[in-house]
Amino acid sequence: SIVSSKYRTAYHFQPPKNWINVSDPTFFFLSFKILINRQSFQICDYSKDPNGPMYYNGIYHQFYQYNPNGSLWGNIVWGHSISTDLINWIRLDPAIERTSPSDINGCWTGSTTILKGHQPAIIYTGADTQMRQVQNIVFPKNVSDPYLRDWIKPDNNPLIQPIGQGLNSKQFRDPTTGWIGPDGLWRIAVGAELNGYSAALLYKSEDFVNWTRVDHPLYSSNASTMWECPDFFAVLPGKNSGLDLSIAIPDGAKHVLKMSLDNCDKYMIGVYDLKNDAFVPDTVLEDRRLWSRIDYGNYYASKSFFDSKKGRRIIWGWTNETDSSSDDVAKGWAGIHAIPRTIWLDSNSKQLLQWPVEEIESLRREEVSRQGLELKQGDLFEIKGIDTLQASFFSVADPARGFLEQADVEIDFELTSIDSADPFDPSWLLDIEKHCREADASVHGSVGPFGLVVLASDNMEEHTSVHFRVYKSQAKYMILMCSDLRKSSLRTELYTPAYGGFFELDLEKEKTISLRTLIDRSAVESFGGGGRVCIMARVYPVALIDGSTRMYAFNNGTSNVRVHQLKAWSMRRAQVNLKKG
Ligand code: DQQ
Repeated sequence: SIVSSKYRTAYHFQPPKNWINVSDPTFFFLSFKILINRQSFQICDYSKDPNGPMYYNGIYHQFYQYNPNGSLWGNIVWGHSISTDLINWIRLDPAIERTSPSDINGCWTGSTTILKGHQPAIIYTGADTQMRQVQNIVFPKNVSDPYLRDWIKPDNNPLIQPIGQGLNSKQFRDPTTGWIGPDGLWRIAVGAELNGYSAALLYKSEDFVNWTRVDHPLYSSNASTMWECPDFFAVLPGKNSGLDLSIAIPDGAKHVLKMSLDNCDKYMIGVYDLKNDAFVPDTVLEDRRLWSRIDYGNYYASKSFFDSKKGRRIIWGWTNETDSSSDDVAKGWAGIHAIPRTIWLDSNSKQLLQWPVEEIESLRREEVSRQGLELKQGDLFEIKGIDTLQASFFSVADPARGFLEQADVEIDFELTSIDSADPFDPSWLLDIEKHCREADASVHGSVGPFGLVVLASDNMEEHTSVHFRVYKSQAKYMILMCSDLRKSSLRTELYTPAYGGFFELDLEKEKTISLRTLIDRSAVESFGGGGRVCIMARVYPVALIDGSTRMYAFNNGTSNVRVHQLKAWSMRRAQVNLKKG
């Protein structure tokens, strides 16, 4: 199989390649292995769930599930990186390692909470000597260390054990950030299987160390059997209106319960019923296929945190590799994080919106822009950049195309006619990917498909399409956004689905549909309708290896669309460094 370092993302977070530092005693052992297999020197990195993200004393901390010894899951510890801008990172030594009976088999996912007196604490799941899942706490060894390098385990871990009726000790993990309950005591929720069904179990504590289980879950559902990585937070409409959980919740705020299941991150919007100390969703959907998703693509185990620096809530999600595990070993790394996103409530309080944090724009370099482009059915408009700098580095055949492997594209489509929109069939909501497979970019609709083709090879044999289709449903319009990976690569043994998500738009008011796509080598991350639908995807085109990829705007619908504004920027590589000592 073709494996290349060209698939390594330039600005999506991942730990730097983990080279053994010379002081490591195993270095000499490994050096013999080098003679046999070069790969062994470059110890592979496997990173997974974002853990305990937080902003503390001017530094953003990103922890993550991390296997320092290989590029597959196992020996899991908490990797630790720090940043001042969420884009450029310094990798530190792991913050939590497998050193006690209550986490000897893995330091699994958890969250940070900033306690009274501005004291951070992490509660995380440990896989103990009997492979039970228990909840442990660690505190910084020295809060005046700006990097919070060292974390100390008190000897009374585990704080919470999977005992109690109906609990499954192997389905009891991923404690949330704490919040203050109606009685002034701390709360956390833990993902669990309770009597065979999924639950966010509720615990309360006065001192954040001694916990007792509340006699009912925060929320539970018979529609699924287990929730991983729960998250519970309050939201308001408006991008910079993030809410920390330890303050009184203002009027107009809603609560969100997010859970990971079915390889997706889903969420419900509702209220935190203070009287009953329980989450009550605004609508209960028996069929979990209809639950809203944070992201309709390759995105899992997300965690949000309140960023007190800019008063916003930020969500981090993990995106795995979709090549083969032997490729991952050959590549030497596996697992990235999606771009950190600001997350907030739509003005109609019916859905969440997300947008790449503004700091990502600091990586923008060459800009190309175009206004008022008319796209008739069958039109394909190539987006070319004049990127001499990048071209000189990579000496690509056509300098205009050098910048397309790392790009940020914003394009909005003005609809010329919406009356002819095809009728919407609600059954599509039960399997949106099936609909995206059937109604692909080559199938003419009345309004759409129109959108972008990215990472396309010269003859279009390889290409990834991100496009919209407009449907009419009684008095409203349903917009389908697809990210179709089926022709993304000539390579086989890849997972290449056609992802899809629907969002509602009032096209009577506003006849423009916007799309933003971040292209980062093997990552294509798209935001439709101003962040109403997000689709993160992984692609491994062969064309990426010889740096000859093209980008187009297209329309394959019967009615014309006008590209009101198109802007594309080449994106610089983010800094990722190792910090010694
Ligand atoms: N990954 C962790 C678990 C979590 C899962 C283990 C989600 O704590 O439930 O690495 O990807």
